[in-house]
Amino acid sequence: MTKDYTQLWESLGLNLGKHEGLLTVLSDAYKNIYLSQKNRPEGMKYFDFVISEVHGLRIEELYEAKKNKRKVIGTFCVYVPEELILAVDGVFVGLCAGAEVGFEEAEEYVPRNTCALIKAFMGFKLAGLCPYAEMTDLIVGETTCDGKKKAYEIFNDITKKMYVMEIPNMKNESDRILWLNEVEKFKIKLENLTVKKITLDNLKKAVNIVNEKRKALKRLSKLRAYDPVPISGLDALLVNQISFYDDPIRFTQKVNELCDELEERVKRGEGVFPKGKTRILIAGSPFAIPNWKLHAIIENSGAVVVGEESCVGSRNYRELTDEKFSTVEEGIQKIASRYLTIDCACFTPNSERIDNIKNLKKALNADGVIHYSLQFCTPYMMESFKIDKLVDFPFMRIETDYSMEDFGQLKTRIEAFLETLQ
Ligand code: BJ8
Repeated sequence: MTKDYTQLWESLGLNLGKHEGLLTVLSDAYKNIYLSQKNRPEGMKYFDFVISEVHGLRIEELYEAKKNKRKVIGTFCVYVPEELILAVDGVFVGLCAGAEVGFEEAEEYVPRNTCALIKAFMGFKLAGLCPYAEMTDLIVGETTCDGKKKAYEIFNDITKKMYVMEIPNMKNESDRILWLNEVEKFKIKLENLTVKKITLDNLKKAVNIVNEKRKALKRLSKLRAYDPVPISGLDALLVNQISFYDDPIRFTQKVNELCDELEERVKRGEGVFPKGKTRILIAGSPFAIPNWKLHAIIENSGAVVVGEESCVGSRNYRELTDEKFSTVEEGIQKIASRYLTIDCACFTPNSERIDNIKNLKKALNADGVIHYSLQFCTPYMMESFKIDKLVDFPFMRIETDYSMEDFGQLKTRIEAFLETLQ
């Protein structure tokens, strides 16, 4: 970190001792997993810096934003429309949910057999380890899986900051109307919170900012189709994870600079690994930061991850919002329909997801797909069986959590799968 942020963390009520321990573990893991990689693009230096300051400089930026009367809005799901938050000059942040932290505390409120992502966001808050949660003026949840729905009730008792958007379970006409109403209600909620009106002008700007961010992530994804691949799966994952924390305009610029460099690598036929590596697409549950386990195992087993069919991945950037609208109401409709293209396993039926996996595998020239479900995540676990039966390419199902206990066992299974692909 560039400086000592103890005072800032103290003012946020963080548990300083435990927080120090968390940062040490995070920094050691980052050194071992990330900084030990060879041939990393120069452009990753920016993202290394962001990680080193994830609880420092970025929190200070949020603090400054709040001093300037901007509101900080925390989220846990790609269904929450970032465009509306930016349109009221709010700051959008994904909250800490990717590490086995505060589970003991969390298990006093939710059952042991709850998915790691839910236990982590409860645990980070209860253990006083998430400066982002402390910075928020509002935390927006969504009625996706049952676990989240019920956990948000408890999270509201703890934080008193929750607002929950109702996400339909299906995508019929009546569901579209329900969702459009929810997006309109969210607009009003944000306008009341910030005492700012969403105008055509600020909505258009916000839609454009988020579209540009998604375009940059798409550009990065396309570059991973080359062989040799110009960037590791671990690095690309990190960029996707940071997309939920960083200032969106600065982030887009840095991703585009990275892509410029990767394009040069492609022209020179240079890669981060030698040509001909086994190429894997991962599909399934999200990878909240610092969940790097699966990518690390695959890339240390002689293969490369070329894509993530995930909310921290293609589900977040695949579709853009149509920028052609001439009233705020029309803009809200465009935003609502864009979000309803997200193929979360919480929907039924969700057959477009299978097509999206097939298309992505083809576009990225992947040799096989590893389906990753967080343990106790019923929607993704159930869907993985169905996909397994419907695809005609090498497919492997994995259920895991944030702990390192199954590291060896996973590595053995993945190595066996990779052998079948050679
Ligand atoms: S749109 S995937 S970000 S809900 S892993 S908490 S589903 S039991 S995170 Fe998700 Fe939005 Fe869907 Fe994406 Fe529940 Fe599963 Fe846990 Fe999950």
